[in-house]
Amino acid sequence: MQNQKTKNFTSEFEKEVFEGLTAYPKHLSSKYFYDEIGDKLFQDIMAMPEYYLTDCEFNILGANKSEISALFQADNVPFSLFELGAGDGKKTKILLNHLVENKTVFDYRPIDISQNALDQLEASLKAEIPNLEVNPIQGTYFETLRDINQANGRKKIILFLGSNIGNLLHEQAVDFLNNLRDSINEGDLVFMGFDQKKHPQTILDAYNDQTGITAAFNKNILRRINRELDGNFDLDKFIHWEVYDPETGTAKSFLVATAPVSVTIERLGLEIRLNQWETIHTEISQKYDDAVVEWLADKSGLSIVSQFTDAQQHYKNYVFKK
Ligand code: AVI
Repeated sequence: MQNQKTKNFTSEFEKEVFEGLTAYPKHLSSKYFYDEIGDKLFQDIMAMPEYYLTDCEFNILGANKSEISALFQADNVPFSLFELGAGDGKKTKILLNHLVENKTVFDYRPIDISQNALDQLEASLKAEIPNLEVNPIQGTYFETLRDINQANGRKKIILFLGSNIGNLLHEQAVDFLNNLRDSINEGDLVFMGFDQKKHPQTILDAYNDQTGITAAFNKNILRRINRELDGNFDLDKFIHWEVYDPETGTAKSFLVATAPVSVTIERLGLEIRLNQWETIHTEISQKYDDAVVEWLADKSGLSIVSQFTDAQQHYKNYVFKK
């Protein structure tokens, strides 16, 4: 077995898995949940009654579509509507339909790492909103933020829905928002979803459903390591465990070994052992309040223009400018 210094990793995935599984305590990044199976499981999560986030944001967009659209076109100039991590666009279609019905001059630029997701989205938009101009962009957030900056001279509106920012530690979120600020100009807007602090049980239920979909989603990272890196994790020896700290607003997902486990990952030349009850930390899902969002905006040179929420204030969409 080689040590880390002599290793030649052929992908970021290999490198991060090696580093995460040789660290103490062990960790893996939730960005690796999303292969084909993970995408499907996340779709199932979004359809679960316990996962209130999707319905909340859907309702917020539906109830405020006129006001939101008015904000986007306040100065009456044509704009490009970028969406980071567009997915299936289900929620965005509420705004897109409204904008098109009102003859707004804009184009929609969905950005996603998955070309497959973009192709499907483009096809469904063609069928459902034929008058919409769609210009998909394939790539990671960081690559595309750079390109957004150099996009045509049009005004830019950037959507980042689903509280995806919550999967970043605060420090990473500030980096991300700083990048976002650098990619926009005065007059441009950022429209972003932030799941809010609420009854801790509501949050725990959303991330620990009885049907086990979230558990399968969490374990999918081990399945992916088995498949892509020739690993032999025994998934049955792990349980999904969720904790929520109401003080910090951080929900954390773990995989906990219920028995001693030995794992070989051939592609990494790695053998590891986990003791019974040893953990692998896999995800954070940060919950926010106004003070924290204001702090994040302040640290990244953005200011809050407006915010929209649901009746229970479970979820908020904030609009930022430079
Ligand atoms: C994508 N992201 C915002 C989801 C979340 O709520 O953290 C991922 C997720 N993890 C478990 N359930 C959903």
